[in-house]
Amino acid sequence: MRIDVITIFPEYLAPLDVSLVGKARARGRLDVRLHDLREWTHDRHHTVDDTPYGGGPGMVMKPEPWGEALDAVLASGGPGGPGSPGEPLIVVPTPSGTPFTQAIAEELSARPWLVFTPARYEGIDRRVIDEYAERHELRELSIGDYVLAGGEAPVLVMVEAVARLLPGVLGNADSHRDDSFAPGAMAGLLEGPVYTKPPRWRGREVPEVLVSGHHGRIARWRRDEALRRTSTARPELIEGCDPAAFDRQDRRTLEELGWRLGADGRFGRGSPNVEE
Ligand code: 6GU
Repeated sequence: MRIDVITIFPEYLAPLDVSLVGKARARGRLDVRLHDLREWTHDRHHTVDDTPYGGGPGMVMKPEPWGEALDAVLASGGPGGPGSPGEPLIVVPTPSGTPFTQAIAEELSARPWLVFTPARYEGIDRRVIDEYAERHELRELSIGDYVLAGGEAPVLVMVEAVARLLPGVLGNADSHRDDSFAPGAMAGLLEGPVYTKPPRWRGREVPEVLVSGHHGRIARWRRDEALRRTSTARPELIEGCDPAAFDRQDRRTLEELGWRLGADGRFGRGSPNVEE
């Protein structure tokens, strides 16, 4: 996979040299190229921003440097065909974007080429987004409901989430199976607690079932813990689940946790302040 990042702070992306992403790059699984947006400015001050039309606070990133930068980076993929990195997907990080999820991370990990355009200030002149969305696939993505000073930290987040899904980056092919939010058997539940040696630490024992060697009981216990944790931390994930994903013991555990199958065919907990 090839990843290009166009930014006014290439040094902010230094963490891409270390750990999992760094190893994926060293192993040749990931070709990351950082570009300084200011290289595509032509004035003495390397200006990338200007005041917003219509007034208001803050500054807006000018369209010309972004246009030249994107043209150059996209052209560096060659004319397409054999030896080209394939069709680019342009990813525009913005708090106004679609929420970035594990499902989107999986989609991105299947693409040959991602081009990220993290912005500072109040964002990029809208015409840039409209222009490149017409010529290429483009997604505006947010990493959560809070506002950051720029898109560079979101790029680090998204690249790490994508890189760990690439074949041969994590140790074994099963590593993603039990991830929180993974589709399949865990049906989008959160992962439960994990333990390692020693068996007793500061008077605290590891749950007995985990040292029982009984694989069936261990799988069941883990699933119940996943249901418990999800019920507490993210009840909306239980509400959103297709009940067909729950087996009989899941249903028993959910009922113990106060969940009831509703008329809409979903699990719900009703309002505790309303008389039944
Ligand atoms: Cl992608 N950018 C910025 N600036 N803030 C954010 C974000 C992105 N996602 C959440 N907050």
